[in-house]
Amino acid sequence: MMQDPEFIRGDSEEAPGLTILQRGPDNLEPAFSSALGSSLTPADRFYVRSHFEVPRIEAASWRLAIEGEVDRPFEIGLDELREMPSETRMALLECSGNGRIYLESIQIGIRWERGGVGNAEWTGVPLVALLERAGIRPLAVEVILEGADEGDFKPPQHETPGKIRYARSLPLAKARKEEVLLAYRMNGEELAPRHGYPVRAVVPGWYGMASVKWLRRIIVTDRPFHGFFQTMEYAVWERQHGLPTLVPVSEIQVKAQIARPAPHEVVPKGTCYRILGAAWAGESDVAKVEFSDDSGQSWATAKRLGDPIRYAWQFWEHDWHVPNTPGRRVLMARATDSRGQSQPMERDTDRRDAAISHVLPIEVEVR
Ligand SMILES: Nc1nc2c(c(=O)[nH]1)N[C@H]1C(S)=C(S)[C@@H](COP(=O)(O)O)O[C@H]1N2
Ligand SMILES: [Mo]
Repeated sequence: MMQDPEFIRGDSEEAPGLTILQRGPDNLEPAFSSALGSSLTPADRFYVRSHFEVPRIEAASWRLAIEGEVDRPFEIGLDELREMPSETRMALLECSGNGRIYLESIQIGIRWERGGVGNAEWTGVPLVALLERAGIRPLAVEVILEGADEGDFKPPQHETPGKIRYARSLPLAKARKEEVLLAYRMNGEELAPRHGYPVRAVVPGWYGMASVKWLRRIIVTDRPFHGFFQTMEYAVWERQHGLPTLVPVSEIQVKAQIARPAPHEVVPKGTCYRILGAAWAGESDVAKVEFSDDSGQSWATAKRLGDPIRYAWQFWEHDWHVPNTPGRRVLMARATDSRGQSQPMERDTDRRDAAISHVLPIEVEVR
């Protein structure tokens, strides 16, 4: 019988179908094998990544401040924000730690399998509309997004200055892009508290850490932000002139994941089995998905389904001629984006425990 990873790892009563990776703050993961029921991930099946407890926010008293290097700082309430011209667009969120459980050395952090990713339709006001209303000053270089959640954050070996709020910055160039939304709806419904109610940022094409939930303040700055979640967490080594230097995690790397079969599923020998999966490509487009049933020695091109939508995932399928010989098989999927960038076979340790996009093996049993 097929083993159900959710059953093994335990369901949450308040969040059926989601596995509890951490409690208080709650970090929850769906099984990726159940992700492809529909192209939009329902909010109650969408992974949850929170560093602090969900802040209690009253819609009536909620205010968002826009300040810093702007000519006309202002505050806006929920009703006024909802009256502004809005946009609805699909975008995938992937936690930069998605797949962390597969790393050889896991230091700290939530141990995601492959469910730290979801695709939703977001409705909100483009961030650029608020920036323009405030009037960006010429010296501005970045936009800091601050959440209302706060806490004492002391992972091992880290000292923090007491209570901190969750905050991340975007370079002005990305902050100004039309796709970056201050979203108040997810799949047509009001945001759930754990997904950022009443308003969150959605930064399509970037790893999830940029999409700040429970927004309370937008600060335009004349220098790069070096906050905790920008430097200590969610930063990777990049080599510049041969010197490794820490840079904030940003764009999602191209990736394909297999949803069907699930890991350790038993597959009948000699049959034709429909492999199903999803692929995504950050700020680029998926150009190719390949499938391998021999640990990556040979590859066959999979069929991408439907029209690609920028920033969303795309489903793909492949008719697998299951071998007649029983035994364990290692299945792999590999995506290439329209810039020619393919998923690496090996983990790049410069990426520390973030941006995990190398090819991940799925072991099944042919019987
Ligand atoms: N205010 C706030 N925003 C946040 C976070 C957080 O802890 N606090 N976590 C970030 C991370 S790391 C991810 S992956 C996404 C997850 O969004 P979700 O919980 O709605 O799936 O939210 C981001 N925004
Ligand atoms: Mo994340």
